[in-house]
Amino acid sequence: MVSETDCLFCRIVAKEIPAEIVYETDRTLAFRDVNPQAPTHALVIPKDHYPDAAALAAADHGLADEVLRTAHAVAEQEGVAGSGYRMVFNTGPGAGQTVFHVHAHVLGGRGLTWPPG
Ligand code: D5M
Repeated sequence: MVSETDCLFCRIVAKEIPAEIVYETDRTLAFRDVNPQAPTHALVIPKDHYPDAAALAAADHGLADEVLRTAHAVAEQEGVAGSGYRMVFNTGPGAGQTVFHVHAHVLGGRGLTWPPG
């Protein structure tokens, strides 16, 4: 397992910090965002530490694919897959990334406008 001791999401994977887990596979974890922006707002992460989506895609295509599949499974489980949902990877501080362990936001359950802010 690739982890960093000072990484918030690695600590959630290690169960050192509580989270409301909604879905889990061998290599991915999904939990509710503490600051939800929609009725459904979950974060999907690889359990291994990669700082952002670019690093994950460059390092492990299979794991990147599994993150996408888990995100869709969460949307289905939450009942928002049919009505439409958004999957967002904020990548870099300029895009609003604040936690540097790659995560997909899965947002749904309300109308979502475009472009995002
Ligand atoms: O998104 C980082 C997201 O992580 C942001 O929406 C809040 C969420 N967050 C922060 N701490 C926690 C814990 N402890 N549990 C669940 N969710 C958390 P970014 O794209 O990096 O701005």
